[in-house]
Formats: sequence, C-alpha cells, structure tokens
Amino acid sequence: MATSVKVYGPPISTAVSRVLACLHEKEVPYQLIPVNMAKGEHKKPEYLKIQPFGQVPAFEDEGFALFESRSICRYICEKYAKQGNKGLYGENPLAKASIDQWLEAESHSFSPPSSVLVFQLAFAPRMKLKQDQGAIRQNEEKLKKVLDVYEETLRESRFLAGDDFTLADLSHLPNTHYLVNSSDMGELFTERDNVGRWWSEISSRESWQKVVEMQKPA
Ligand SMILES: N[C@@H](CCC(=O)N[C@@H](CS)C(=O)NCC(=O)O)C(=O)O
Repeated sequence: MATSVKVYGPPISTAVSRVLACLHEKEVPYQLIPVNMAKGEHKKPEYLKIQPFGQVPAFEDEGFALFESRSICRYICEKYAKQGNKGLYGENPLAKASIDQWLEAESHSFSPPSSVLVFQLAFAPRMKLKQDQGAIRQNEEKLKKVLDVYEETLRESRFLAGDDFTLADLSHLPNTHYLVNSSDMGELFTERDNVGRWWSEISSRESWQKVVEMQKPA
C-alpha cells in the first residue's frame, strides 16, 4: 500500500479539488494540509518553498514537492499506475496521447473562459466583490464555442478521450461543478444533449461526490 502523500490547500479551490478527485480515483491515501488563504499563508516564505507561485495546491510525496494540479494528477497516475482506476491516464501511448490532447484542451481552451466565469459568478458574490458584466458576457461567448466542440466530440464517444472515464474528463469537474451548481450558467452544459449526459455521468462518480462533500462548510 502507498505511503500517505500530502496535499496543501482547501477543497473549495478548483485546482485542489482536481487533485483530490484524482487521488480518490486512484485510491491513494493522502493527508490534506490546510492553507489559510484568507490569512495569506500561501504567500509565506515557508509555503513558497513548495509552491513558488504562492498558489494552491502544493503536493508532496516522499519529501519531493510538486505544483500545478494537472501535472500532479499525471504524476499520481504514473506513480500509482497499478492501483485504483488503472485506465485513468491510459494504458498505451495512443490512449495517453488522446488523454493528453484533451487535458491540453481543458487547460488552454476550456479553463480560461470557465475560470473567469467561476470567479465572477461563484466567488465574487461570496467575497462581496463587484461582478464585471463585460468579462462575464465575453467569456460566456468563448465558453459556448468551446462547448459546441465538446458537444460534437461527445456525440461520437461516451467520454472525451473515448469509451472510458479518464483524467481528461476528471479535469473538467471543478469548474463545471461551480458553473452548474453556483451560477446561472448551468444550462450551457445541460441544454447540450451530449455535454449534459457527459456531465451527469462524470459528476456522479463516487470520487467526485467525496470532493463535493469535502467542499461543504463544516
Ligand atoms: N494552474 C494552477 C492554478 C492554481 C491556482 O490558480 N490556484 C488558485 C486557487 S484555485 C490560487 O491559489 N489562487 C490564489 C492566488 O493566485 O494568489 C494549478 O492548476 O495548480
């Protein structure tokens, strides 16, 4: 059995929750280390030693530190290849390339507009910040175009990288969760037949539902 890895940061952070969902899929035991962002703990010199950009998550395994949630997920899948969901990061070069392709699409096409919308619609009201209506409109249009591509892909296959749930799908859970459950943009997903079916399937996985539980206020 694996030794316990460490994840630094709050589960409500989208990037932290991506890593937690991956650890659950891979059945890797972990220790969650709180980082009080309201008190600026993520900008303190001690923390910057493991995450030099002063962001969450940071991750440690065997005394070795990593940052960037998608890289951490890839590492978890490679290191713990033989346990949990064995196909999460593919089992041959072509499967991995297809998953990587969609991980890159998530990071470069889906995440930029969806992250702005998550911040503006889900977090700004909680933080009592004024919403930027121009940014909301602009990024809604960008996200619609991305989701039109997803709709066509998901018409042909059950998941983004084929017939199995993979890291490519998992990486979309955090932002989509906030947009569907804490904003009025949920219909962007649910009104598209195949994106809606895909969302309903990936969000009901036990690995993600555990993260959702962790996000609820104590
Ligand atoms: N690309 C990074 C993004 C990390 C990130 O943006 N984290 C946010 C929380 S979701 C954060 O730490 N924000 C505080 C800050 O940037 O000061 C990753 O995927 O790990």
